Amino acid sequence: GTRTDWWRDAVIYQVYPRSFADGNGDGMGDLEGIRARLPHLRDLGVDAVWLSPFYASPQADAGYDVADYRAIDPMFGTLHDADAVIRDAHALGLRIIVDLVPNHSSDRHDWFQRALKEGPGSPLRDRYHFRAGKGADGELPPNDWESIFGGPAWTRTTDPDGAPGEWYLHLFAPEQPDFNWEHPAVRDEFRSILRFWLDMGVDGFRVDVAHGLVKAEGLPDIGHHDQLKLLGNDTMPFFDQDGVHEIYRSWRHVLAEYAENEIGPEGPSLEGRGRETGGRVLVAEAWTPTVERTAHYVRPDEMHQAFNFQYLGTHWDAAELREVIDSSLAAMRPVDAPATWVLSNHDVTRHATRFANPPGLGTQLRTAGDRALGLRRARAATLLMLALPGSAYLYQGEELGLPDVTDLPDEVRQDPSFHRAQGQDGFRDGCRVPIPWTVEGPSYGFGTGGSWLPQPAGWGELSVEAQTGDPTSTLELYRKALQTRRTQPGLGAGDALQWTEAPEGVLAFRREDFACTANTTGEPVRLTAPGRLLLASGPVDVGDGDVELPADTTAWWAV
Ligand code: TEU
Repeated sequence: GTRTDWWRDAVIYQVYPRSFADGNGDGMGDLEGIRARLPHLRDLGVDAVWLSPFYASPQADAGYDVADYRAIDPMFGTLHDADAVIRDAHALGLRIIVDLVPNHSSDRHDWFQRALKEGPGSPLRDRYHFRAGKGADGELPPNDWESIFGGPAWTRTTDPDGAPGEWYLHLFAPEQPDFNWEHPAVRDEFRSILRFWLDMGVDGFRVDVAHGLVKAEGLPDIGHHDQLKLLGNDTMPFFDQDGVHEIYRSWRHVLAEYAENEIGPEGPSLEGRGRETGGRVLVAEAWTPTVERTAHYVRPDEMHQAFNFQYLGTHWDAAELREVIDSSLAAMRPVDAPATWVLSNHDVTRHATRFANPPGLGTQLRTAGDRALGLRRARAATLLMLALPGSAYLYQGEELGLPDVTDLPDEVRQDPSFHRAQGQDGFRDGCRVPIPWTVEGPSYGFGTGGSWLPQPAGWGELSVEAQTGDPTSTLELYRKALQTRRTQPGLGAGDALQWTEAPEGVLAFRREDFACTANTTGEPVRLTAPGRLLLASGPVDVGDGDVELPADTTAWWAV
């Protein structure tokens, strides 16, 4: 089809650097490993790669605690390695989006360290949220906000003279103090950081906790004890405040200063592309309660895209899916932004596991049958997602059909939310286990020096090597789907689809000369074939115009 702004129908692949590929054999993935595996992403057929943080960081939250926004953590490599990844990716026709973490820094960030050392009253403290405590001796936190990882959102400091001092705000771990975005120095600093990475040649930014930067004036108490359930509700004083939008408008101006990068061996075709922004993009990670609230982040003068977490939260159920698809498309149409579709990321239980045993994001896989069911639904959900108008996000390993690793021993887990919020759902180590590349060999090809989280026995059977060339494999299904998406104009394009009549539990829609049918039920259904079968997530027998679509199976058709 005609591709104007590349991002409108892009398929973007999330690399979680510590778990993707280990180039130097220290058990931790790195930039050298990513660079060596870029051909896998080109062969897969994605348009762009989003890299989770690789900046200098003490790794209290796996790199989402940044100590220096302009440096690479030695664990991942050097700025030279980052430059090499960006250049090689561009030469292969892949765009690079980096993660920006503006809500908080690491407590080891120079600004925070200096603010601590200078003590109360120092203007350096105004760049964060330092406050005196309540109670006779300031022994109580300044307000009742809770950290998303559990416990109070405040930690008390010690004054330079050793006495108990002020408290500072952290919506996440204590090692992640929140910036005060009312301070002009914070605003200037982040515009400068954007320019630093744009000058390095990146094609865009995924903006971490985009809904959290601005806090309600006076940091008011919430006054009830059910905060976690209300995350993202627009009445929360720390999320989705109107003031955040002004920040993203100023960022959009920064992006507009930059021209489009040369992508692919032939260089880009500039005609009709990226007129307004030079082709570089901002993607909001904004957890809001409704798609309408999410749409506020993607106005023509703000971000280009926002993750669709409503879709991620949907069960494998036709009525629920249709409702979310319709409301997502409807919410994005007036702001002229593409809808996005996300099934997995580094914060949630992988969908091959979620769909096995609903409801809930953190359920355990009980039997091999559960696992097969989860994989069948995951494959069907992928073809459904890749048929929808808009942009799709893939999380590393889902192209291999990886399940969540649900039986990691407590002592190897590194997710701060596990250690701080025991008993809650959705621990995040199980989706972060290093990728299997080969059937045998040390760490199944991840690297020569072990892997920072243990890989389960038999992981190699799910490897890229094991699945390549097997026409029934999940990897080959993804490759064919992405190849088909590039050549079939009805796939991904536009902002609307036309539902067609279908039996209960089946989703059927059409766009241009393409049709998609998804059977979400546990029983086969008979249908009239809407056209010529292009691709299916499981075995489909096409008879004389009639077709039996197996349980939990999606099919694509040329009409
Ligand atoms: O996540 C923001 C966020 O709100 C999620 O943390 C979510 O609520 C949580 O993962 C559920 O357990 C982003 C990053 O994606 C995440 O990895 C970071 O931990 C977090 O920000 C802090 O930077």
